[in-house]
Amino acid sequence: MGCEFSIVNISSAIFDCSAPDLDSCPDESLPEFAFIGRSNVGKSSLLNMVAGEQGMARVSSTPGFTKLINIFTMNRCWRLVDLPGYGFAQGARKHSARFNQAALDYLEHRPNLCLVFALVESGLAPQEIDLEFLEWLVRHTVPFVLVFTKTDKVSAAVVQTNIAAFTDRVSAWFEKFPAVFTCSAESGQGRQELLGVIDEQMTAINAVTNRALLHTEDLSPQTHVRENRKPRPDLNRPW
Ligand SMILES: Nc1nc2c(ncn2[C@@H]2O[C@H](COP(=O)(O)OP(=O)(O)OP(=O)(O)O)[C@@H](O)[C@H]2O)c(=O)[nH]1
Ligand SMILES: [Mg+2]
Repeated sequence: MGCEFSIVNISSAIFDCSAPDLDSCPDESLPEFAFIGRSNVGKSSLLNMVAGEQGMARVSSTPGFTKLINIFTMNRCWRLVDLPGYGFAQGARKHSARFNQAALDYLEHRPNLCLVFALVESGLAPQEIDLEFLEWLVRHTVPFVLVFTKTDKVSAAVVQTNIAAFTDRVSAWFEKFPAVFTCSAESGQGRQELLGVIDEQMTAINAVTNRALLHTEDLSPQTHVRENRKPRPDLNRPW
């Protein structure tokens, strides 16, 4: 699987499908980068910002708006995935902390999931639901980076205070702390950095693929796993 296009210059962004569950997701031929976080944290907005396509993923001020796994193909060689958020369930206050099962299934079992952008709102002190979800990601060895969103809404000092408080609460869970980014879908802050992360991952994948083509060596999925996690036990990536 060779990617002929630059990652940073997105020349084509195509809506693939809205899948109600993991089984309905499209073929596993392309690496995927998924956005997850609390309802209303800004997942769909950030996906649009990264893709450079306003209105591609639907945005709403109503929490719990994205209910399906929405998949978009970039430059015909990698995908962005907008997942339903957590922490909101209409009409069920008691269960408002529940995670979306389709999103969990996708995160745990999608073989071509390359990296997750775990979103946290930068203007808020650490929320228990985010900590709980992050713990789930760590426990399931899902590869992720942390993205603090909506930085345009608060001062840089508040953002730094909240990131420090969040880091404090979770740092003991990691041997190597995941990369941290600050973003605003309003101002475009962080776009190049997130595209840089995708570029890095795609370059690693292409290097593995090219080496395998040259030397017909085994395409070990563990060759390019990120350092912040253990390899998934049953990973069977197609590239
Ligand atoms: N000021 C500001 N508002 C933002 C930003 N990102 C998103 N929003 C607003 O926050 C609200 C939620 O944005 P979405 O992108 O729909 O959030 P989501 O995480 O996809 O929400 P669900 O699909 O409901 O889980 C919308 O009103 C957006 O306009 C940002 O960077 N800055
Ligand atoms: Mg959404």
